[in-house]
Amino acid sequence: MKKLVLYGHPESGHSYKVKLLMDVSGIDYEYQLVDIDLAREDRPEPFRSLSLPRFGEVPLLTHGDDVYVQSNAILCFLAQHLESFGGQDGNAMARAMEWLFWEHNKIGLCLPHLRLARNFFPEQYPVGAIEWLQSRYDADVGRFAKELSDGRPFILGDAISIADFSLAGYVYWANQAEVELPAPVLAWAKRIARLPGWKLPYALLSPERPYVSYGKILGELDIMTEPSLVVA
Ligand SMILES: N[C@@H](CCC(=O)N[C@@H](CS)C(=O)NCC(=O)O)C(=O)O
Repeated sequence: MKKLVLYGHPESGHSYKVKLLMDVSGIDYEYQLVDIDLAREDRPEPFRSLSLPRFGEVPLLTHGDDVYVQSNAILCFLAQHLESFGGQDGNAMARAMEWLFWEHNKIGLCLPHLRLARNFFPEQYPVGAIEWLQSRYDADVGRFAKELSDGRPFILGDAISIADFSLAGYVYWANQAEVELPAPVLAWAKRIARLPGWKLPYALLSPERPYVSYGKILGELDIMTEPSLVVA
């Protein structure tokens, strides 16, 4: 049987969505934390050689000699490999992929950037960028909440799919992005947090030692108890 190895980093919601699916599924794999503060050329092997020709980023997944990059593409591979989370039938996979493409262009753009701009690197964002990202977030999270407002447990219905894992990438850092989660999205995030194998991103992505963040807001969402998700 070919071995699965996932490379990721604790500040990476793109890594989180992939590792979360793998942990919830219970699949056997090895995890390697890559120090992305190192220049790409200085990162340890085999990650350096595997990643440099293919965008240079985490997450990266190997399955034997096969290499997979881009978080949502990795989710598609895993769903088909596991024949689960949407990968068990063509129609479910097509519907899940609609959400993966939506996520990457919409909430997967504004939410990570609001987090970077407000919590880590404000100096890198030009005047007006945060307001623009916030307006994008308001529209995108509104669309997401509307989808869930009929009370369905997960995006595609009763069962969790890769669409949910993709959308969950940065949601538990809403406090660091200083954004609110509408009630249906919060309820959905809590539902995911009750799944066996779920952990907050830093614990999930740094399993061997507690990870210490360097942002302005160090903590993550207190998902089960936090009544208000706005952090000033
Ligand atoms: N579109 C990519 C984005 C991946 C990405 O932005 N990775 C970041 C961490 S979240 C990274 O590797 N940064 C370090 C680098 O670019 O060298 C995906 O979906 O996987």
